[in-house]
Formats: sequence, structure tokens, C-alpha cells
Amino acid sequence: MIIYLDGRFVPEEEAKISVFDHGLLYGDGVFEGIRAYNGKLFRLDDHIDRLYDSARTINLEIPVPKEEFRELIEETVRRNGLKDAYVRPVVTRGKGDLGLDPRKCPRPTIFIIATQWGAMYGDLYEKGLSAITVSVRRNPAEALPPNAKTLNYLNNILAKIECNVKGGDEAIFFDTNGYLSEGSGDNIFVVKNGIIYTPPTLNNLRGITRLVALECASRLGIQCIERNMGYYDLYTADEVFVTGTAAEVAPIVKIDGRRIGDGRPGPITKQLMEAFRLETQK
Ligand code: PXG
Repeated sequence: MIIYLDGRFVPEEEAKISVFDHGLLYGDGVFEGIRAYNGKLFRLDDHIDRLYDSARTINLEIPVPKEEFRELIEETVRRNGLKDAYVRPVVTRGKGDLGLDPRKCPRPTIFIIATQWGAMYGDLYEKGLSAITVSVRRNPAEALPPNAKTLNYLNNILAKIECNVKGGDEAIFFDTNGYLSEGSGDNIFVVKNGIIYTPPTLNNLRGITRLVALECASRLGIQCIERNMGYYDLYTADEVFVTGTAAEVAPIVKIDGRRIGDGRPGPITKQLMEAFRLETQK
């Protein structure tokens, strides 16, 4: 595996960063997760824009213009000979001292990993996932905005741990107001009476797959409404699905042990799964 690290393409064994890197010491950095389908990076510009916006949120200046970053990502995929890939660009505050102060970090660290990665949930796309609503709340926007994709992912990992312990495939977050937020690594949608609902993006990541799903739905003539929801909306839904670069479009058929709809992936979810698949093959 060839990794891009700070200006060089190196074998994985040589891709090492300092123990003084603030990305490691404090989770001080930002990242993206991008898929390539058939050699083409899916919605690359949107991911680049979000990476730079995440960096802007934490006052981190990425020392490379967007166009160059874009080419580095494409080159990393090429050098690894990948057609269908998952790519992880990371920018950290860089090497500093043991204090928090980012002014002690003169140069951000940049690395890009590209790897083969198929369907995240295997055969669950046909059967549907079982989800767990977790007691840990999504980080409030006034503390750490979920819109910024930072390396500080413990909030999500705590949700995943709780979900694992309770035997689910994916965690579902509520925010500190009790509103439905998102999954640990994907956005959430509820279908009721033929209409798709999804939470507004203050309390979740502005997912790129989320946008693609909304585009597909509107093209199919399915009405989509952004609105705050509670667990009532979740438990009484006809269909629930999640979207993400890793998860793609994945049906949820059980939540907290309760059957959603008829307990099988619903027609609107299936329609969107197919529309999304076609979108990735364009
Ligand atoms: N919400 C969160 C919290 C995410 O981390 C999404 C939504 C979906 O966004 P996109 O733009 O990809 O549609 C993500 C995606 C994983 C994993 O293992 C997921 C993500 C990052 C790293 C790992 O599921 N992010």
C-alpha cells in the first residue's frame, strides 16, 4: 500500500507520524471519507469543500490549494491501482509540544490512505439493519459542531460501543434537546405515508450521500421534508434508512428490538438504493 504523507508517496511501513502530532495527542485535525467507483472519485469536489470547511471551523489552514489536494487524492488512488476504493485524507494540526496551544504546531501533517473496501454491511442491504438508539447524545453544535468532520470522533465511538454492547448494527443518536440526529457514521431518514423526512443539519454531519439521496428522491418525484423529529417518529415510521459514504444507502428494519414497518426494507428505501447505485456508476 502506498500512502501520501507530507509531500511524498511512501510504502505503508514508512508512513509514520510523530507522537507529538496534535492529531494524535488531542484529536486536533480534520478528515474525509471518499469512495471511488470504477476509478472515479464520487463527489470529490464536495468532499474537498467539506474538508476545507471543517479545517476552517477549527482555524486550521491547509497548506495546499484545493486543486492540488484534489490531485493528491486522485494520485493516491492511481498509485495503489484501485478502481473501487475508500479514501481517507487527513489533515492534523501537526507536530507540537505537549501543551494544547496550536501555535506551537508550525506545520499541519497531511496524509492520504486509499484502500479497497466493498459494501460495509455485507448481506444486510437485503435483510436490513438492526439499530439501537443510544443514551449518549450527539455533541451539541455549541460545543463541537457535528458539521465539522474533526478527528475528535469519541462521541461517535461511544455511540458505537453502546450499540455493540446492545447487539445492534448501527447506533442512532438524539441530540441534547431530544431531537433525532444521525447514526454514528451516517445520516438518518424516516419514511411516513410516502414522504421522506430527515433532520435539518444543525445536529448532524451535512452528509454528501444525504444530499445525493435527496437529489435522487426529488428526481423520482418523492417529497422530502427536513424537520426535527423525536423517537415517536422513529418508532412509528413506515421505513427508516441511513446514508453515508461507507454505508451507502442502508435499510433499517429494527430499532431497539422493535420492528419498523413490516420488518423488511421498504419500497422507497429500495428505490433509493437503486437510484444511488446508478448515480455511482455515472
Ligand atoms: N454522519 C457522520 C457522523 C459521519 O461520520 C456521515 C454522517 C455520512 O456523510 P457522507 O458525507 O459520507 O455521506 C458520516 C460519514 C464509518 C465511518 O466507519 C463513517 C464516516 C467516517 C469514518 C468512518 O462508518 N463518515
